[in-house]
Amino acid sequence: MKAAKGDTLKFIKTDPSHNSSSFFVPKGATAWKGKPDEEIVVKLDAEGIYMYQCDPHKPMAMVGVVQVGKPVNLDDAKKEAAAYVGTLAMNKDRLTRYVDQAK
Ligand SMILES: [Cu+2]
Repeated sequence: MKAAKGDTLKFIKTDPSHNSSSFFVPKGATAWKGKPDEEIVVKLDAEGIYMYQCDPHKPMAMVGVVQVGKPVNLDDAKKEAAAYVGTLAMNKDRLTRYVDQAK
């Protein structure tokens, strides 16, 4: 998903028992950690790649990637994604596939 610097991202509940928790954000950006079933609004305050997960479903790679402006931290994001893959039980290629779409 792409967004512009200063945009807000709203996580809404469509299904119970999920949350959104960032695990990688650009330098100067604010990290977030929603509680299960909590609707949160996140301000994308720095340019670069953001990655987030649903904590209870991390092993199945319930993750998302947002590119804000230019992917200025792409090298670091690729490293983080590669390390993350080792923690997954299934859908192991999902995160790297998402990050590879950044340009
Ligand atoms: Cu979940």
